[in-house]
Amino acid sequence: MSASCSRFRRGSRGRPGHKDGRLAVAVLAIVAMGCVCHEPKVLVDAPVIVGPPSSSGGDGGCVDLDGDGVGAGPGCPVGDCDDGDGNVAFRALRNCYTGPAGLLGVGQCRSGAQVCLAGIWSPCVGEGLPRAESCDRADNDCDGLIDEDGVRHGFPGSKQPLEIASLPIDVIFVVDNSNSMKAVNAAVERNINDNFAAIIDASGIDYRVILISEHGLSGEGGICVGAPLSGNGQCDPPGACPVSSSRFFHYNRRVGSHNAFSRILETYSTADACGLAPNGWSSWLRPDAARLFVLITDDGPLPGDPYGANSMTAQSFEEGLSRLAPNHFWTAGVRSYVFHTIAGLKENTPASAPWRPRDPIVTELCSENGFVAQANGSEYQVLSRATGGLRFPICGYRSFDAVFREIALGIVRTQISCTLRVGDVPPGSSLDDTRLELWPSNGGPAMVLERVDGPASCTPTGFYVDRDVLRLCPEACSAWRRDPSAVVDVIFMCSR
Ligand SMILES: [Ca+2]
Ligand SMILES: [Ca+2]
Ligand SMILES: [Ca+2]
Ligand SMILES: [Ca+2]
Repeated sequence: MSASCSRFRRGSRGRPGHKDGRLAVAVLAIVAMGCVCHEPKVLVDAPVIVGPPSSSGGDGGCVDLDGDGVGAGPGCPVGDCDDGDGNVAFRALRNCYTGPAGLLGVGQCRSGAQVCLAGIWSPCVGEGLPRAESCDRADNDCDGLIDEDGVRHGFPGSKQPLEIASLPIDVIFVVDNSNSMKAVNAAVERNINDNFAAIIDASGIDYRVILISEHGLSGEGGICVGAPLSGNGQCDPPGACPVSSSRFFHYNRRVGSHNAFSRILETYSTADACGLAPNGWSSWLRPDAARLFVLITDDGPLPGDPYGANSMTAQSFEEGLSRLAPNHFWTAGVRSYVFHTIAGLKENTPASAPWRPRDPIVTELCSENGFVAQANGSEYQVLSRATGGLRFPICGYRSFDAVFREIALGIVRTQISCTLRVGDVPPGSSLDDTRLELWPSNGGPAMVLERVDGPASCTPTGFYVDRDVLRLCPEACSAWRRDPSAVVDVIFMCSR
């Protein structure tokens, strides 16, 4: 028996001998080798560590409560990680896990191992802790779902403002000045400021109103648009000529019951009487702006009228317009303008609803307010249907607030663009795999936007991928526009 072995046995309260069968076998094996001291022991199923502690204690005693040969005091070769458990001794191994309780064994959350060295457990090695979910076909956050949460793109620092741009638009109002239009034109005067310009103003869209009509008292069939849209501070009585502003341009020319189409064409590049448009109203068009007509009349072209200006059809109007301005109203041969009609056609159901492009030509006349419409404006309707425009009954002029609002909101919907450029796309994702969270500036909950296939599939909470940018659907963009300090977070979902 070696001296070192005998020292191993000298615990002051040593308890040689164990009930554990494995220990008994181990002890017997050691005795057979000529040494009766207690070898360090390991956990059941843990790898057996070979070799005793190299150091030996002095003569100062060794507190070894569980009799496994290691313990506290200068007489012990090394410390004991658990002096109440004889199975835990020098180089004992055990499983370990430092993550949240309950996740162990779920997904990638798994235990590691640590070893008892000199009475202290080593750091836990090889454990799996919950991590942010990434696109790797594994359950990284240990919630039992694989690749479900997407990848928060640089979260939380990724919240960024939307790039909100408004595309300019030129709106060309053409208003009939015939006697039957007096009450209507008064309603136009009232609503073009409050329910048209104000709404577009509030959206921040760069717009222009070009008015082709006779300047004058509405009681005489004319139109006088006042401030703030126009630069005109005086409409009662109106001055001799309209006054332009940065947003308003009035081509003073009488529009008759039947010649609206031809008036648009003949004033296009011809000087007006007031000297405001020496080259016609086309000089007020901006090259980069969208174009929208709003024609307001209770009548229409007279087929077969010997005076050609009174019988112009939609087709001949477009032929004339394309000769005058092939690039202003068509892009690569495709119409790039919209033509709204307010004319004598019958009311929709409900009466406040416009007729949409897919609705057929409405042949019946409207009758609301006792107004007697002269014609259904079917040629104008043809153009509205072809250009994606709306059709409203003129008899509802007392509700022009709603009509003008609808037209203005339509402009807001189409001319505001909310886009987002995304930097790095995480591995396993693409722009198509994104979801957006819009975080309002008031600290409220995020609004989640879902991707749709494209503008035609747009929803109030949708966005779509447009080449390398994410573009909000118009309604989502408008909603967000009201909170310009809000930020947006891009969340990548995993490609399937
Ligand atoms: Ca011990
Ligand atoms: Ca122990
Ligand atoms: Ca998961
Ligand atoms: Ca994953």
